[in-house]
Amino acid sequence: MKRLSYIAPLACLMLVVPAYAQFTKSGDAVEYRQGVFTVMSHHFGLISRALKGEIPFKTEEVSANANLVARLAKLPWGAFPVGSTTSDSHAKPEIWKKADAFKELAERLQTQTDKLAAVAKDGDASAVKAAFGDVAKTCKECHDAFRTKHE
Ligand code: ASC
Repeated sequence: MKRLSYIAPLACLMLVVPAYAQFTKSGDAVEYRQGVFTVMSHHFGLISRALKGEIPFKTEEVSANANLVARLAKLPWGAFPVGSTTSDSHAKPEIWKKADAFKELAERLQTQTDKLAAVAKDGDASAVKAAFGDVAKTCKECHDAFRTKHE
């Protein structure tokens, strides 16, 4: 009976350890984070197209896309275990050498995408454009410092 006392705390611990942080192979981490960035880029791109007038600017759709971007922006960071690269990966070793700078950008992206989602609700295109521009700047800053160029 005494042994059972371990079960409740253990069960609680399992609930708080995020599933996304569990990667045993670099390839799995790379696949996960690239998948997240791909989907994020798709929805961010739809906001861009709406702002440029390439597709209709519908508040409900822009807001849904901004919410997805904000939710997705929280996910990749648990999928960068130290040194996790593969031949498919664009991750530079600086990610782990300058971990504080990388973390700062990851946090800034989350703050800015939350703001984008908040302003998108109101449907004010100029406010969306400004918040979108801030996010895009952070994407670029992080790519310039921490991501190898596409061929
Ligand atoms: C996008 C996308 C990125 C960013 C970046 C902004 O739509 O896929 O990686 O914006 O290009 O500078």
